[in-house]
Amino acid sequence: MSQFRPLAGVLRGSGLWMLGRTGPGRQVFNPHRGCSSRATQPSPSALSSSYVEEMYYSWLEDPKNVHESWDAYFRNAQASSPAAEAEERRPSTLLQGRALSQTPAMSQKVVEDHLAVHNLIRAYQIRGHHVAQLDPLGILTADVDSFVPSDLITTIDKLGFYGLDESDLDKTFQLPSTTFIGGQQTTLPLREIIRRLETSYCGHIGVEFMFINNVEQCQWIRQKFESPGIMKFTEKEKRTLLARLVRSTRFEDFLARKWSSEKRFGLEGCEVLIPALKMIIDKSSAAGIESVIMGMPHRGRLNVLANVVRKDLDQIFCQFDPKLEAADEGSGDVKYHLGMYHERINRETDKDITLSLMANPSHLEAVDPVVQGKTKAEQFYRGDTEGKKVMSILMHGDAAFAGQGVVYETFHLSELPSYTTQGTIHVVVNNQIGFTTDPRMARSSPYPTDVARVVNAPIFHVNADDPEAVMHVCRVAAEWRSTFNKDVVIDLVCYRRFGHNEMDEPMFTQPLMYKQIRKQEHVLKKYADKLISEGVVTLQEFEEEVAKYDKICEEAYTSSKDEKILHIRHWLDSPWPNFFTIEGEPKRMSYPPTGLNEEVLKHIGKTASSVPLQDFSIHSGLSRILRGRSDMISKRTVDWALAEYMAFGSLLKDEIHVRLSGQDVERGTFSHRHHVLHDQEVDKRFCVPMNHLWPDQAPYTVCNSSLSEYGVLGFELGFAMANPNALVCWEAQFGDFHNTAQCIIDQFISSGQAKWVRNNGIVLLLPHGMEGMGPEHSSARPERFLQMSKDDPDRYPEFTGDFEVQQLFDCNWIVVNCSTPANYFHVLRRQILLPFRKPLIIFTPKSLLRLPEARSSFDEMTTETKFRRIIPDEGSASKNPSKVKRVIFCTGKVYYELAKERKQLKLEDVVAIVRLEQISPFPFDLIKAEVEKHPNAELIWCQEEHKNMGYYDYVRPRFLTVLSNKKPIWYVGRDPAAAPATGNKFTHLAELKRFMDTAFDLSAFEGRSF
Ligand SMILES: Cc1ncc(C[n+]2csc(CCOP(=O)(O)OP(=O)(O)O)c2C)c(N)n1
Ligand SMILES: [Mg+2]
Repeated sequence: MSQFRPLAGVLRGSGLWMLGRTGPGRQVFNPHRGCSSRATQPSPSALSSSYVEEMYYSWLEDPKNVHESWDAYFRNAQASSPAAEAEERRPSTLLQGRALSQTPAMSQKVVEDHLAVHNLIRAYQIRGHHVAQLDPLGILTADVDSFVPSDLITTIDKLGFYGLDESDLDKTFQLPSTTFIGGQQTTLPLREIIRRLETSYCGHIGVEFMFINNVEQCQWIRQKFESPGIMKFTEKEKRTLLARLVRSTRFEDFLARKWSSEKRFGLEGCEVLIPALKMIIDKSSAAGIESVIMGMPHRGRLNVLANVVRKDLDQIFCQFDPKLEAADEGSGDVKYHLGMYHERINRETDKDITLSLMANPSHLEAVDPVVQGKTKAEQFYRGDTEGKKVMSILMHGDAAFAGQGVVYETFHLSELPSYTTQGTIHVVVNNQIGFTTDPRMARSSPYPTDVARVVNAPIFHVNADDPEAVMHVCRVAAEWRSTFNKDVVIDLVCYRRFGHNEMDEPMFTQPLMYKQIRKQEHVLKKYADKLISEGVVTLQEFEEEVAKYDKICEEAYTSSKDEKILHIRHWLDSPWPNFFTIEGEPKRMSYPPTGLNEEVLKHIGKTASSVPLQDFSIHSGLSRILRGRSDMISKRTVDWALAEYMAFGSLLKDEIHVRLSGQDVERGTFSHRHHVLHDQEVDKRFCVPMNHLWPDQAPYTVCNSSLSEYGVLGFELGFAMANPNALVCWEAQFGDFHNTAQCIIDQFISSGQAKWVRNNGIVLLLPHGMEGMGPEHSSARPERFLQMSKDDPDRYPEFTGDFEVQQLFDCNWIVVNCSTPANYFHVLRRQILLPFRKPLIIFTPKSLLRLPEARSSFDEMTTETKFRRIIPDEGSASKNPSKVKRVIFCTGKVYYELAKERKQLKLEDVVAIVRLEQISPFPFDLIKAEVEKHPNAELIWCQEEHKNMGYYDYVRPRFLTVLSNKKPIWYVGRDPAAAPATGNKFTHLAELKRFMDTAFDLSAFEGRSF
């Protein structure tokens, strides 16, 4: 496969296309035909009328004002109509009417030429980027399509496309209002028009923006790239740029020298990324930004940490020391994954700025929504509703940006009211390769950046070997973000000087590209030569700058040798001031009871069953639901929806922000929640009663999300990172769907603390239950969460102090399946009352939402009550436990089926049912007590899920540990299966009956060995 494509650059080099430029091999045109500068050009939308009008009025003033052909035209028109009428009539009418037929050929040509020039200008604005010289290597076009648009003047004969020819080049044309190439001038000769368009659109910057359906925004961009001289830099700016390039380049060189056999995913070939980010930050700081949250992949990460975030160099260098022992719990995730947070003064603006680089897994682009969520949260807690103080920057690789679906999901959050971060600046390190794969094998879109077009984000492609061009687009991108609060993409077209990592041989797969790369002069050298030749710096000054930075590196290297211990905690991207002790420990190892004063319960219940706004008409069905709630409150009971209301509302009272996000969460998938009331008479009038509980309460955010799991869960995880004093919940529509967000669950939620020493208290609400609905919509896959729980199945934990809290502190996440609304209420409150944060996975019910038996009394929620990790049998079996023959342990909804069956069979004295509410960490202590309480009973684990799913594989070894392997725990439930549930209702019920029969067949396990 050839990597060479016919390029605009190549065409240019052949000398076929030049228009009025001089240089070797370039053809210079001499104008043969003069053209009056008096001709004018109308606006695009109304060319024929306004143009002729303008001409006409000019002509009325003085016939010499216009070209002689127009003079002839208007004389003709006047001669053929009554004088008075000619005075009054508008010229456009003349053109359209009788006069039109009399237009002389020459006049017609002038109109057509103007139209042509106008079209030509537009063609450059739309398609100029296709021929821009974006590739520093000059061998590939940065876009996969190698086509050269037929309407760009890349060769002389292209003028014919517009009905123009060489002789028109020195004619002067009126510039339309949709271009700024004229600066103060309103007319320009065609030759100059083309030259300026070439400069704006076909140089080292390719601006892709004309798809944006907003005229104001398009005009803004045109102005930023077309205005003559706009890309100029002062000498000071050039020197700063050079100094930043020195740092970026010499940092990589230093690492390469000191650790030649270490992977570092160097930035060589895109060193300009560092000055680019710094320019974005400088400009944003000048515009008022105080906090920048960044996400990035492996490439150049160390350089960004060192030279943008300004992590101490010795801290970076000591990461390369394999002997260094970790001082804290972090699993020492490799250096190009750890995050960082740093407050500093921006030297250019002299203003404080906080920079954080989020820790991320290897999974490319997974961090994107997380960064957005954290940014949104910081904006929210600062009251920065317009994103004037906090912003995000996301960096991407070209292959990942095009290939990873989460990029698209994240873009789709960018303009949603509850998810927008008011514009993200995306920077793509487009080295035209992904590991070993060429772009043409890696994507079907012309550019890696096309995904951004869905949100009308402008895309600035730029040749990374032209540092000033890069600085210009960065400047414009920052201004765009602060002007329009919308996303923007910078596509840094560069190359990768070495292999994917430093150990990799790229010549195996990209031989021609790498032959060229070997010849490629370093950008630092090219730019330094340029500035030296311009007289901006001297060679000596440049060399001193290099030596100065090399010395800084050497000194840091020396002091890094003094580091004896690696503190992962020093790499925290989201510190929570005052939440932990200075040493980063919880302030206490206990939590207060989660119950509430009954008055508070009643107050919340009252709001939950009313409409707090006047003259607000709600749906009659909803009125019924609210009446039902009111009824429950008067009877001192709650269902699931009310329990959730009580939990959220009470946290709001304590100034804990609550955020609930997910698909259709406002009403609730099962139409049980109704947290947003809609006026039936007034469009878009709605009310969130939860925000009307107390005057000084925290705000409640409930938001229906886009139909995304990966993106939205990532976003909420990021949101939860910003502030420990917030309850952030993500609800899956059905638990099944969480698996499209598996990467966030595996890489961040389950293992985030272990890798990056940061707590996160996100809550996942996953509707789960076998209700005959078929293989989909049934299982939230508890087995997966439990498999990733880290509590040791074979070791009985010996905790001192509060067993429950110690165990929670020790785990990686909490997995619960509550069987009562009260317990759901408590576990939500416990999440915030704990002195640390752990992710909480809750399998939530479907049919139980409305099951009359599944209601809780206020008595289970009032002061001194708390979350119950297990709910022991409280019926007649509990009166005389030694008589109990069988204890059935279960979790969730199946409890109600078991209890009903037991009642029907009148086995309440001899069969106890114990509910495991907190499955993980496993309540060893309480299970032990239950086992000891029923010495004569055989033990059963009963679940409605198939045997290879659900909880069995998790609970079995733990039960056996409690039992010291001396007694069995028998399995009762569905047989192993591939699909989570049958799609056949009859089979579903038959399966249920079968395992219910076994559960209460007291001789079922007689004589069996274990
Ligand atoms: C989701 C995911 N899939 C695969 C990989 C393995 N991988 C690591 S880097 C890489 C190539 C990335 O190419 P690109 O995005 O262009 O970045 P570059 O390395 O060129 O800077 C791949 C496939 C990964 N890290 N994450
Ligand atoms: Mg790449």
